[in-house]
Amino acid sequence: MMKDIRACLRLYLVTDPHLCSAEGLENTVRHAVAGGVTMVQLRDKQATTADRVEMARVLKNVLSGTDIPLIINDDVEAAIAADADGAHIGQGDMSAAHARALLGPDKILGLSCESAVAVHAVNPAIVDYLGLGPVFGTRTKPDHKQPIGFGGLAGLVALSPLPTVAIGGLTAQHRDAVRDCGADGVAVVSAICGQSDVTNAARAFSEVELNP
Ligand code: TZP
Ligand code: MG
Repeated sequence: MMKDIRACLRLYLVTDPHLCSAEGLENTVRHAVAGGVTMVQLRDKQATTADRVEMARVLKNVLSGTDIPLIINDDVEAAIAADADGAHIGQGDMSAAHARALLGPDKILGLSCESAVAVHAVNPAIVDYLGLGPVFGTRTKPDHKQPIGFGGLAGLVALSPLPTVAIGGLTAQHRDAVRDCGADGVAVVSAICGQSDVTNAARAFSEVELNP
């Protein structure tokens, strides 16, 4: 039984192939799970669909026995082939309607929104959650849009008809500010992936959660 999506968004690990390379993808996710991540997205822009299916199978094994969903970035076909829990798409990817039609009603579908126009355009009947940002500039995604800051984040959260997760340059120190903006959680790449102690890096986010 899938947990409530808002609870899953609380600490959302997004993987990066380069930042995870020292420890390896599988061990990075395993250690991050030990540190309390609540959702995992496989994000590898260079991989093929076949590669993503293979990686997703490995990660499903790591996550088996937990209720942590596995989401595949920008590859609905891989999400379906691997029977992942869902897919996450951006504004430049296939439409949300198309993704939902392929995924069927039961999989999770996330959508990145960087502007009020994009949030207004969301159909809450077909999307499950929104990724909002980038809050800050980040080297993890060199082609990111203009950062929106906490003010921009709060504005987009207020417009959102769906649960939200903030992304972009976020560390454990930002957790309370993100919550004050009304977002349900933080999505994190470099503050967890590639850290010398991945478990402790993930745990740092829970430790600042004083009122879960
Ligand atoms: N989308 C917007 S910013 C970003 C993505 C995938 C990367 C976030 O990486 P980091 O290292 O947590 O700043
Ligand atoms: Mg994308």
